[in-house]
Parts: sequence; structure tokens; C-alpha cells
Amino acid sequence: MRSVIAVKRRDSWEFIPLIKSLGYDIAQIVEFSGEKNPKFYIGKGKVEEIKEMISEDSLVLVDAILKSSQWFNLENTLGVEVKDRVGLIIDIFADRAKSREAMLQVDYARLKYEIPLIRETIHHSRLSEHAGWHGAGEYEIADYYEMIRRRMSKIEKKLDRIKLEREERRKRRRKEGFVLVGIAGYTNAGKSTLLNALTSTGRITEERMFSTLSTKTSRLGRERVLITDTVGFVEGMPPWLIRAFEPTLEEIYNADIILLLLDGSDSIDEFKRKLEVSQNIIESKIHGKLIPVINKIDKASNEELEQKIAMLKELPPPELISARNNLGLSELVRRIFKEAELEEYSLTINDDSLLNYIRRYGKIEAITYDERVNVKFSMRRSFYEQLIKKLNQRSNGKEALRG
Ligand SMILES: Nc1nc2c(ncn2[C@@H]2O[C@H](COP(=O)(O)OP(=O)(O)OP(=O)(O)O)[C@@H](O)[C@H]2O)c(=O)[nH]1
Ligand SMILES: [Mg+2]
Repeated sequence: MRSVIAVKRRDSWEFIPLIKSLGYDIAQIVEFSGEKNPKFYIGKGKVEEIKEMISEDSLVLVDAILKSSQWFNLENTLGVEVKDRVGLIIDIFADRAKSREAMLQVDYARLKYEIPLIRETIHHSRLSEHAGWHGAGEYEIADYYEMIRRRMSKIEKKLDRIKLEREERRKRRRKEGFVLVGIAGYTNAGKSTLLNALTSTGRITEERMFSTLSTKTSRLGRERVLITDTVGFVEGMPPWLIRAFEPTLEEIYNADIILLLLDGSDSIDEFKRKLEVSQNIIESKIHGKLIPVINKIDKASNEELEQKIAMLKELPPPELISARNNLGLSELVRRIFKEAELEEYSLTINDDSLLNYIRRYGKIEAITYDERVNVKFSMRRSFYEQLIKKLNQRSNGKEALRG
């Protein structure tokens, strides 16, 4: 086990749980406040302090997004491996990646992360100031750099293909009358728990960050509603890292309805910060309707909840739920139906092909037969309008008795 020195921003509580979620033991914690020194990011005194602590196998994790020159200067001065917040997040993703797509995305992110660091190393090894990238010489590094570029473009192609497949699938599902719902939210908000509660699938949920990396889509009972759970958000993901996960996030961007899940048990400040981070990621990207959902209301006082609701005033009214305790879920489902214009209808028909249409694009709630067929069903409004058109074409409207 590596001995980890966590160099943490004084006001951040999230960095330590992120490190622990990788199973690392933290040997030392050093605190800093803000960017102090352009050369190292942290102040020179802090660098000296850390130097005193390190042993040969130390890993120094810095709670910042470092410039490649700062990363280089830190590694060079400390003589051990240094990673910043982005490097740490990529390690966590790598640890969790299970599906082929997630693994490709993580590989891509890691290469993208390493490129500027390697470039920096090449630059310095030309000036012969540094032993090279992980001990390699200048030419080896240049070869490695080339190899990385080639690998990245290969992965890009594969990811593009997956993206296309996803697009096709979404199109197909919409054509079949499905409403696509995406659950978006900060890591650990309870997204997978909500998907499980709504669709009774066995999604892994854990009290740790980033238990989910790949997407999972499940059907809401027998309804024409598909719900997708995906990777959570975290502060300090640079735009290129978010882009690496784009095919996954597109399930949210392109959903008809986006549930923005918020953790109601967070402190007011945390709630606000996570709301801002999540909104920044989805803002201007989503096309569908947004429903804010405050989860874990079992762990929040009414007074605090009111303050949190007030923070959402620019957004549509929120639903309050506890995914784990099954609170507020039927109201949430009703709201999804409403936003999706999934409505209940009753019709009397005497044409099999119309009944097949209803079966195919809607959900039959009840059906009785006398001379004709009386059917109660739910369906998206646009599909219902198509149905009425067909019905009128067939019977000049005489047979239609709307309920
Ligand atoms: N008290 C309480 N805990 C909840 C509730 N919903 C979820 N949790 C807990 O919150 C933790 C995280 O839940 P997940 O469903 O894994 O969260 P997630 O958003 O999928 O997290 P990532 O996949 O890591 O992004 C788990 O320990 C859940 O049991 C709730 O309504 N109340
Ligand atoms: Mg999850």
C-alpha cells in the first residue's frame, strides 16, 4: 500500500473522501489555502513541509487542477509521484470502470491527462533537467508520446461508434412511443438507488463516490417509460474530462425528461455548491424538461428543506423524495407522466389494427369486449393524436367515443 500524502485545500471536505474511496490509507494531511505560488501552485514553505514527510514510495495528491509545469516542478522537487485532483478522479474512474464503454472512456481520459505532462517532461529532458517520464529517456518519451496519440485516435473512433449506436437506439425507442428519462446529479446523490426503487433493478448503490460509471436503462414497470442512471458529477472535472464521458452523458442531455437529483441531507452550503456544479454541467446541453428532485428527505429537517427549496427558485418546482425509503415516489412518477404528456384515454373501437397500435405504442390498462372493444390505456399525447387520425380515417369518426 502506497503511503499517501494528501495536500488538501483547507475548506474542502471532499478531497479526503475521494482518496479514501480508492481504498488508500492517508499517512499525512497537509492543508493549504488557495493558489500561492505559480511555480508549485502551493506555497514554497508547504513544498518544504511535504518534502520532510516523504518516503520512497510516497504518492502526493494535491487538491487542485495543476498546470503541467506546476506538476513537473512538484515531482522534480519532491522526487516522488504527484497527482492532482483530475489524476485522482481518473484513478477512481479506472477503479470503477466495468463496461467496455466506461473502460474506453477512462483510457481516453488518462491519455488525455498524460499528454501535457509528457510534453512537459520532453521539454525538460531536452534541457536535461529531469530523468524523463517514469525513468525513460528523451527518445523513448517521444516514441511513447506518438504511441499515445495513435491510441487516442483509435479510441476516439470506437467511442464515436458507440455514440452513434446510442443515438440510433434512442431514436428507435422514441419511435416506439417510449419516454426517455435521465437521472442526473452529483456523485452519491442516490441516482442508482432511485433507479432501483422505480424499476426494481439490482443496481449497485454504495456510500462511496462514483459507484456508477456506466449507464443502465430500465423500464418503469410496464409503462412506456425508460429511465437511465449514469455517472455522477463532481467538482473540478475540467471540460475535456466531461467530454470524455460525453457518450454516457448524452443519455442525459438527450432525454425527454431530466431528473436533477439533489442530496437533501447535505448542509446548505454543500447543497448549493453541488447544485451549481451539476447545473453547470447540464446547463445549455439538455433539450428535455427538467424536474429537480430533492432526495434523502428522511435525513433533512423541514426547516432546512425549505431553505433548499428556496435555492431552486429559478427552476421548476422540485419533487421531494426518499429513494431508499420509498417516499414521494408515486408523486414523482405522476410528475414524469405529466411532463411527458403520457395520459390516460378510453376509446371504443372495432378494428384490430387500432388495438395493435395501442398495444405497440401505449400501455393497456383495461380492456372489455362487447360488440366492440372498450379499451383504457395510457399513451404519449402525440401518439394518441396519430391514433385518432387513423380512427377518423377508418370510420369517419363515427365509431370513436372518447372517454
Ligand atoms: N438516508 C438516505 N440515504 C439514501 C437515500 N437514497 C440513497 N441513499 C444512500 O446514498 C448512498 C449513495 O446512493 P447511490 O444510489 O449509490 O448514489 P449514486 O448517485 O448512484 O452515486 P454514484 O453512482 O456514486 O454517483 C447510498 O448509501 C444510499 O443508500 C435516501 O433516500 N435516504
Ligand atoms: Mg450510482
